Amino acid sequence: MNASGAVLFNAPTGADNGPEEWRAALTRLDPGVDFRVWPDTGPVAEIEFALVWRPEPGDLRRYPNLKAIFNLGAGVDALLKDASLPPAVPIVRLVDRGLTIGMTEYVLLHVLRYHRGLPEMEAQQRRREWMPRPYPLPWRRRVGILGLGVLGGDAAATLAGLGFDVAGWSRTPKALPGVKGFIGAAGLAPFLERSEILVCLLPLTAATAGILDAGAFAALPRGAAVINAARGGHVVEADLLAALDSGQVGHATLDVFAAEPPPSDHPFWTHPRVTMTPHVASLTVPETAAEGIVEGMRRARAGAALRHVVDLAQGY
Ligand code: NDP
Ligand code: OXD
Repeated sequence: MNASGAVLFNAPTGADNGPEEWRAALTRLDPGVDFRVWPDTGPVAEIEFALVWRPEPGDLRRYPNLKAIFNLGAGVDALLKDASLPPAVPIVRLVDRGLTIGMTEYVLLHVLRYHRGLPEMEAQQRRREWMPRPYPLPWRRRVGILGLGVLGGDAAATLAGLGFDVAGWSRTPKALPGVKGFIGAAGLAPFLERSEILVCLLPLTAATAGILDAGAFAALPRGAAVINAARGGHVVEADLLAALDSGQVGHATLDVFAAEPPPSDHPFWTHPRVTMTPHVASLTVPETAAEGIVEGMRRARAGAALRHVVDLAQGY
């Protein structure tokens, strides 16, 4: 295998990108890139790197000279379901400034919507009702971010910068200016108890699946808003519906679902206090995402340590 093999692309065309956008973005940074679009792989021994999003289970085992797998999204939960992944090949998750900016925009959009009482004013408008509503100063609004990683950390820091009373929950301690840290299982209940607006930006792992269940909703202040921009598997949907119907959760913004799209008779579609978006909280942007991928390929070729390698024991 020489120093520059081929790059295999295997991902469905998304809302804003397909193979030609990726080819252009990679070529701009690495003009010599030998870019191949699955299933036209050419000889499998020539594939040095794979850029994938939900590839067919078993496919990644076919390339004997694979140096790294680049996941074209931040979450690797779908990829790790493939029990036949080549065990010695590192998996790099996506860290992309375009993805981070997009997620912080989404979190700000929905946190500010709840902070300023927009859902209530939209309901008033439908009733032709003119009723100005007060809203608290940002430092009297307690926002909680589940997950203080690349995405949760940026959203938390941005909200703290606007003056909100922000807390975050993570597995290991973090030091983010203006963000109160809550750690691990023992920190979850006190974190939830103070979260008037709760944002989920956790990876989906064995430890976090179903974390937003009846117990979690009961721990929130009554009428709290819940924003899930992570994975549908974090939410026990029946428990969320029950919490919405009892008023324990005031409103939910959901970008991700147990099944995507949810079946047409799913109660979320018509629930008056659910806002749905079709898994677009943040989209992978080839123009910016290619920067980290090309840098990763350079590092792998030089034998240097890769960044953002998935910890298989933790599942993220
Ligand atoms: P990171 O890996 O950077 O951050 C994950 C955070 O979750 C870390 O702070 C980590 O803690 C924390 N965490 C993980 N497991 C636990 C646990 N058991 N208990 C407490 N904290 C835990 O991920 P990203 O920020 O890059 O992405 C987060 C998720 O966002 C992705 O996995 C993906 O599912 C979702 N996503 C959704 C998108 C959408 O459009 N809807 C777009 C992009 C991503 P620690 O820091 O201690 O390791
Ligand atoms: C991701 C996603 O994980 O788009 O990046 O959901």
